[in-house]
Amino acid sequence: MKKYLFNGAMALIVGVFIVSCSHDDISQTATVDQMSKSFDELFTELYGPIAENHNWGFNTVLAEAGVDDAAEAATRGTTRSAQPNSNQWGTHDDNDKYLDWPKPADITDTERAAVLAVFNQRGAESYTDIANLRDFFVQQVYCGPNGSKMNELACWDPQGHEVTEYPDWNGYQAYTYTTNDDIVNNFNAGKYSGNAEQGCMLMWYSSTSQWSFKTSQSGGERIYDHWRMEKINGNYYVGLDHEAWRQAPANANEEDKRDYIYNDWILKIVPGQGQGGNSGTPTIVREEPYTETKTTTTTTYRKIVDLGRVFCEDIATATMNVKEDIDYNDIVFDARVWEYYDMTYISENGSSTTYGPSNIYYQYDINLLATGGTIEEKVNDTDVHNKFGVGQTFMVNTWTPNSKAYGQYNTKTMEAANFSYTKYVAAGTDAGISSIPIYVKYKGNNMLALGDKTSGAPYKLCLPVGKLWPIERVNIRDAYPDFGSFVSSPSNTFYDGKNVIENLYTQAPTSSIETDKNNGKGIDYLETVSTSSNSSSVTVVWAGSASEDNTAITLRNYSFSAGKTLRFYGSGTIRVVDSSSQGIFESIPMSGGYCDVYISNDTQAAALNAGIITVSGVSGSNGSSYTLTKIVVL
Ligand SMILES: [Ca+2]
Ligand SMILES: [Ca+2]
Ligand SMILES: [Ca+2]
Repeated sequence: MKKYLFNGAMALIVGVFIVSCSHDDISQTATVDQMSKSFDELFTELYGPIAENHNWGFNTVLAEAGVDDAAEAATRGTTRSAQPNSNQWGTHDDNDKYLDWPKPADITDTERAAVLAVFNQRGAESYTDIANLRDFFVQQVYCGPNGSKMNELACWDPQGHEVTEYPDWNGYQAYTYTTNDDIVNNFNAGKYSGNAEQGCMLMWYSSTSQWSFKTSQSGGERIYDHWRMEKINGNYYVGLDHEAWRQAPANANEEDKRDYIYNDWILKIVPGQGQGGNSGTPTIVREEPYTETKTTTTTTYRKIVDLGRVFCEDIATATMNVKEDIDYNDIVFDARVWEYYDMTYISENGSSTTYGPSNIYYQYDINLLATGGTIEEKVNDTDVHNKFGVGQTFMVNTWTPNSKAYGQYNTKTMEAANFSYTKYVAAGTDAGISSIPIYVKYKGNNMLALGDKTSGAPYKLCLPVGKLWPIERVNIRDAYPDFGSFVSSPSNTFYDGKNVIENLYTQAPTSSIETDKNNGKGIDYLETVSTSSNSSSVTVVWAGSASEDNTAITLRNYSFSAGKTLRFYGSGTIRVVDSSSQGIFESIPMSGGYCDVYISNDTQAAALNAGIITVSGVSGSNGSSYTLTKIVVL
């Protein structure tokens, strides 16, 4: 219950009300309902019918709903998936998974010329692998005059197919590739086509350590491994030197002695950059990790959402003529409502996201200006007389010689008495001046709320700050003759019309709220209260998109060790295993958008340092489906 209507509050709190007055026309034993009805009746008699839904000058100020911080901003990455143990690249389908490794750029004419300038030079008899790659692309660079006689390019040739008996044809061997050889499939066929030199193939878990080719001769196929590897302008190239036997003197035209010029077929080998694989312990190409810095800046603002001067009437305690006591000066205060809220700006990955408002609360500044009542009165928790520093029998800032109050009343002229309080207000409920609690005490020590009545005569009015209030025991109509038309027509701003100045209290103390308003601090005035900022960095060891079981991902080249904490971003629950299906982390529930996982031992660290981990969903709140978008080291 956010508001206490006068009637409702009485019903809840006391039930039976005994008025303190003895000289008015309200029954001494009236219930609040009866008393209120009497006030309503008198009010209507004085001012006429009350317009429906009269707000008595109070604004409608509903509390803002805060916005929770959103989930982490979208992570960078590309869609990749793994295809186990294949040297096929591109559209090869295996278990419904496709590789999506970035294809190397096509060879340019300038590059080809630079490569040929090296390989056209006579070379040595043998060369060694200077690239030492296991995952790599093979790309056509150049097909020389003898290239058309060569096919079945293979790498990782541990058998050593070198034919050394040349030119003794009797010693030839008709070699065939074995399972130890890694033939670059789907590669040779296009070699002679018009765009042959744009050919490209991915080798996975293979090796750049040996290169060989077949040459077709009438006497049978032979395998040669005449190759040369060079690093040119930072890139690796393999040149092949053609050789062919004669099977017999009759086939002498087939014979082609090698010339140690490795320009008959030239290839480029490009380190593969991607992810995948579920077998072996290949030397994988791992990108370097990168740092993400997240800067969070929180600024607290405050904005004036309501501003006004409140006139209160505690007529129920009237001891004089009730009619004259409707002076609406029993408590007079200026009120200002500040809405405080935080805005959070998160700068991350080169972009900034704003969250908020959050942490919304309201501050109520009260400038007590007068009290023309002699009962205990409180605004929020503050006793009005006490705040003015006077006893309860004193009236403050309402008396003039024109007042109709009898002489037994004490009166004082005082400066404004200021105080503030803050409170949280439920979103969508009243946060305006009308929600400021105002209590008066009646006989029986019950503090009753001068609530914002939604019908009948009002116990409080709200006017613009600066408006003067009636002097003691002068009916508000005798100070503001248009008050009656305000009662029937809320848009009638009676205080801007006629007034009887001698019936208004013109020596009002200075209100700091009025001063502020005159200096431009009106409704919607916005101030920055404070700003704080902090930054944190994480090391990104993987970013991408994984959602299927047995998705192998290649971690960036980070040195994991026990004691580090990893943060997995995504949804669902996953299990992480190594390339041998040995569990590393059995359950990572990313129910809140991420999950922190502690590397607790060297075994886990070693499994991560192997570079490839395989991720699967495990049963959780959303079944076994999951998404994984990023892994960072905190
Ligand atoms: Ca040659
Ligand atoms: Ca009064
Ligand atoms: Ca009064």
